Amino acid sequence: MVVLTNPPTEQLSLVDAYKPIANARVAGIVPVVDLSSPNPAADIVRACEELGFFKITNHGFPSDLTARLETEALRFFSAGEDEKEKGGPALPFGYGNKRIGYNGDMGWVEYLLFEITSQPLPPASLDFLDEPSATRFRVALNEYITAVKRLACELLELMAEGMGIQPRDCFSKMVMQEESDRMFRLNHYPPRPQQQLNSSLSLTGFGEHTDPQIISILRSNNSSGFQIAVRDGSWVPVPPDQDSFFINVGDILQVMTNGRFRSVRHRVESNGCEPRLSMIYFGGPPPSQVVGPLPQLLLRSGERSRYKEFTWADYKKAAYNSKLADNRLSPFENT
Ligand code: GA4
Repeated sequence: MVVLTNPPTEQLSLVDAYKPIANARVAGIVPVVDLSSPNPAADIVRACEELGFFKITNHGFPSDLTARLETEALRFFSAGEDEKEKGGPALPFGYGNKRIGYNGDMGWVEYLLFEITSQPLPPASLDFLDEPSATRFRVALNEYITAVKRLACELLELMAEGMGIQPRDCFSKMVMQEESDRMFRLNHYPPRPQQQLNSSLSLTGFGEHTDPQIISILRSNNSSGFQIAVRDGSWVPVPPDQDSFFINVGDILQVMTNGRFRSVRHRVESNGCEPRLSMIYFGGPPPSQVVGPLPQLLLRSGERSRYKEFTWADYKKAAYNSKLADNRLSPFENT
């Protein structure tokens, strides 16, 4: 285990990150889908409709890949701030610390954000690392990303199957094309500075938001802090489980299902004691992809489209002009 020697210590800009949180409801509502069960597709669809969020077990993902990437990521984040800053700012990709996006959002988090291309990742943000660390990190990243892309495809195909819509790849093909817009994020939530350890205020690690893409696949170490908003707007803590993956429905999947699936609002509230490390894959469509409810769904249900048509490039541009907590779908809703 790597010891975290250099947690961020910047003070003033953190004021925004301290906010009281609403009481979160008792956990235990997160649907668990066993991928080795006879009909996981039906369970997945139910979870996407009810919460837009579920956890998968028996997923067959090689645990050594996750462990290796976690080790390399922790080694990276334990480097000195000056070193890490050489890989920043994350506008849009690279190393970022506390600043999230372009519009003033702050969190008690440092991160690496990578674009997933069809070539193996050679992220410049890792250039400062000595060999063989840099190579080990790159290899672990690429292997993890190859495997998580496959998992995303499998889950999206199960969603189509569970909804009874054809073709089976109607969702998965959006994220499996060479031009598909996919990202990978490593978030490190460092422990709170010593002088604030007895503060009663909670710490916003990553403020509430929905993910703009189709699907997000999250894996975290055994630390608490992740919360989801349920239908009545209350926040529910998600108990950590380092052996499972957590799946989020993103905005574009909500649109493609004409609102049947729910893009889940989520956030990370850090208790400031245990360091948290998460790895998240985001699967989005190619920039020129026109997005709207699947015609076969509308035809079958006779529903009218709840959304205007737009391209992923339009949506992404609007997303990057928004604040984290904004409802990014409302300008695209049909009234
Ligand atoms: C949320 C989901 C992903 O982490 C992300 C984030 C992106 C960023 O951190 O640069 C955004 C955020 C996310 C949504 C609105 C905009 C863009 C920060 C922000 C304020 C990488 C993404 O795709 O959208």
